Amino acid sequence: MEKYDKLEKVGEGTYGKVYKAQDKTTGQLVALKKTRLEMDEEGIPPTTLREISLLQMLSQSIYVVRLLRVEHVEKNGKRLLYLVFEYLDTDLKKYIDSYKRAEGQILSRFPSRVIQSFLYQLCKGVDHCHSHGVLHRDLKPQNLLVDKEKGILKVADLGLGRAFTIPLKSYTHEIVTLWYRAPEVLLGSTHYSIGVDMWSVGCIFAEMVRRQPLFAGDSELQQLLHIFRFLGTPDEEKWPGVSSLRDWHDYPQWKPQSMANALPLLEPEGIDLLSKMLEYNPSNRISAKEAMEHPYFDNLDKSQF
Ligand code: PVB
Repeated sequence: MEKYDKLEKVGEGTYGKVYKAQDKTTGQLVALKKTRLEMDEEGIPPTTLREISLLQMLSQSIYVVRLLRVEHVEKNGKRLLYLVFEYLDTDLKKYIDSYKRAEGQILSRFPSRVIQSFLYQLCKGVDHCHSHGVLHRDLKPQNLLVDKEKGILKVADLGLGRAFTIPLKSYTHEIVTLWYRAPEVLLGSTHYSIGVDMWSVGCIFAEMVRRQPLFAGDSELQQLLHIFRFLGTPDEEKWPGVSSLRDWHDYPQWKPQSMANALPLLEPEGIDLLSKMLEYNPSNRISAKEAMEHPYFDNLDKSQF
């Protein structure tokens, strides 16, 4: 690790601390993600190796954050694994927040062209993962890294891609956000698929437009109730099989609200695409590949991607 100058701690992701660092010989900025390895095992655990090779494979797309190297170090009897990534200067959460703060001073909107471009890149990154058989399962603005200068958005934090269950707590025991979680997951479905990521993409799309989360629940039940209040309570007609899911109960009955009224800043094609991402029945939910062909993107210059 003498190859790098550690500059500062960027923060803590769901899976470990992230540092900004600089390669001493090339000057390249990198992000170091530190993972502690268990002592009772020789070498690197197969699950970790599997995760690394998946990351290496997926980071061939420019819409997935690039894993550059893996460094295995032993220090004071502790075994550490550093994943060395390309460095990006912010995440989508901070990027959205920067428009909020500017509002008080000068009227500054998240330009709809940027929203359109970011959503397209997000679909491209997610489609890349799905075409390699990997679900992200925890897409949220904090996991989307942004290169402000180039206007590029990349999917990060794929560590979860292979875990069996979606955690409620991170390694530091902070509460994992439920805001982007699909209703089938909240209702205890264990046979979920690419639809779980597309639901998150829909929530992120709406959040870019509103500059506020769409469904901000603080418990699994509250999260479901937020969704039901907005989209109407699902039933067997809208979503065959819903009442057989493990955690299904009799919920209050709500009628769907008008999405266009709730998102007055979004043009009709955007409303149509969002409603296809927030489709209850996971098997009818739009895929990332289909979304990229949606008329919402018709006036986007796709040759730049
Ligand atoms: N943030 C890989 N990686 C990164 N992971 C995170 C990065 C980053 N770059 C490569 N970059 C930044 C840099 C500055 C800021 C932010 Cl939010 C992100 C800033 O403060 O404006 N992860 C962070 C968490 C550790 C909080 C964001 O998800 C390791 C993928």
